[in-house]
Amino acid sequence: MQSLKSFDPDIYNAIRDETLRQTETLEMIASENFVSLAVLEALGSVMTNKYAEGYPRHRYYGGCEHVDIAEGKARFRSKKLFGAKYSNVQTHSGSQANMAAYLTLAKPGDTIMGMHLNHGGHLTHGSGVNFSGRLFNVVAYTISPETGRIDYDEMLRLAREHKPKLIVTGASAYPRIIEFDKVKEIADEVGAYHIADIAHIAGLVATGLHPDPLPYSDIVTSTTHKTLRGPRGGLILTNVEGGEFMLANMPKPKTLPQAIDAWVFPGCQGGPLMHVIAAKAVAFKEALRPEFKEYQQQIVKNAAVLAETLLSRDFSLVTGGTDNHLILMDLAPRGLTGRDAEKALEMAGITTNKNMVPNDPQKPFITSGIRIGTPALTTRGMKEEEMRQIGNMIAYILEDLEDEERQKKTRDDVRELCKRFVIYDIPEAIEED
Ligand code: DSN
Repeated sequence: MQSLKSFDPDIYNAIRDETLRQTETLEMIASENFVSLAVLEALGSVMTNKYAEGYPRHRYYGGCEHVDIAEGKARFRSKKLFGAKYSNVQTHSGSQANMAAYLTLAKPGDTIMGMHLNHGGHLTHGSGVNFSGRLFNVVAYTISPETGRIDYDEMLRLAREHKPKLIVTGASAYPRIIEFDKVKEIADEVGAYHIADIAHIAGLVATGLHPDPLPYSDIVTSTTHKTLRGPRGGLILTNVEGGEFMLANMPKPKTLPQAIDAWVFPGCQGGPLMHVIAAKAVAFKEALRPEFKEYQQQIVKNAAVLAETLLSRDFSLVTGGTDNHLILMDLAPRGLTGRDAEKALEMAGITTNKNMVPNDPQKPFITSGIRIGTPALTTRGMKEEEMRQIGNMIAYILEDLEDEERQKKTRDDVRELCKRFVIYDIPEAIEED
């Protein structure tokens, strides 16, 4: 990065320091991961220079022959990966994928149902501070206080009562399998569409380690950067080929795939980020290899061992464990807050995020929970043995949040552990600078 270093040392130094932070700490935020150098190279490529409004071979700009190849590959590979008939790879984020999906199937003012943000849902699933809560009339379903699991009976009752236009499934902090088939039954009974947002679990779905939502939903949305381990961005899939959707200024109805395309561009976005789409194509190619399934299997095994270790140290986990890549620790029984726990763990070199637990008495900036995930550490090559070690480190820190000596000692142990699991070879080059 010599040009950057000489032209803009501030940004060069920030990138160097962030690289070192990622390298020397344990990244346990469940929605983060480390992309490959191949993905990074595509992201940092000249495709960032290109305007390509429209879709492959139907663009509003000349000179699109090479970016068309990138987008064509990204669409083809994502369809193959998920067994989907249609894919749109242009959304800049999962939020924009959800916006385009909702507007395809519902009109502002319609009723939609999504999981409550404080129960593990996502901002775009109907939070009042988000476009979803502002444009639509939202009815939120929740988690059973007894089991910590989605209350499908409540979902059915609410759906019967409110007759939503669509039901959104998917979550940001839910450690268990989502029963998409059950939701489809509920949606069918009340005549609602079903959108499955698989942002967190996309890698597990792609490799058959989580039930597939495609047969049970009208639209599947996702991000590409969590368990899927691609660049930051969005993805929309469907297996519905027909339908009749009226769009503004269009005299004839469109099929569902055509309507989604139109809601992504020009409905919600302008020019696509072609460097990101190229990087998505690379990530999908990686995800189609057999090694990717082994990686996803290890993510799940690692989360299970981490959960066992924390349980053995008498910590309380929402639902008592995990089926997927994440764990939600409920710290209320220990009299701790998520905010204080996140801070103490960060001092020890373990990066997590505070998170609401179901029926949390604390405010969102305080919380009673900590969300931890295994995708990023699994990318580094860590396995069950390291998870036991890390689970015990987390317990050790949380058992006395005030003990700064513990944090310092653990910080040194973390640094030693990280040295054995290299992410990128870049830091050495940076240190030599
Ligand atoms: N903010 C993301 C997460 O951390 O789960 C979801 O988009």
